Amino acid sequence: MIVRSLDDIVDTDRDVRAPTFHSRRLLLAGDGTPFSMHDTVLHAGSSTKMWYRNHLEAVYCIEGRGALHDLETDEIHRIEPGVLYTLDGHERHVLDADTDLRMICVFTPALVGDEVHDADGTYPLLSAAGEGSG
Ligand code: 9YT
Repeated sequence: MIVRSLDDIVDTDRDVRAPTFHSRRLLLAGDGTPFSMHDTVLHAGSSTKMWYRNHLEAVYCIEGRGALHDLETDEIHRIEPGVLYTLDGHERHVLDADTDLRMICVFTPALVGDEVHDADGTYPLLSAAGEGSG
């Protein structure tokens, strides 16, 4: 069993900062789980373009307001507390944060720890042992 608090993560190397968000990585591959779980805050007024080619992600909003633009279908979805979306088709998307937007994110395969988006908004596929595969 792993018991961990957000307070244990903040300002550690599990608190990964990007230009438009910070991602507090509560569970990572090194913890032995086949998924990672993040408590992520997207900054008010930001827009983040993403394309998770190597992972499936489920996202559950717990605070804030925003909009999700599905770039595959051109649909726009309101994001507010209680709304879930999952990128089960590796959809390209843009997330606009009207306010600070706090999201619980689950990735499979699990992120290793310090992944940051490349120019396409993609995370590389890394293993906990340290070998990258794309
Ligand atoms: C909601 C979302 O996908 N934000 C981008 C950051 C990512 N989910 C992460 O690393 O926590």
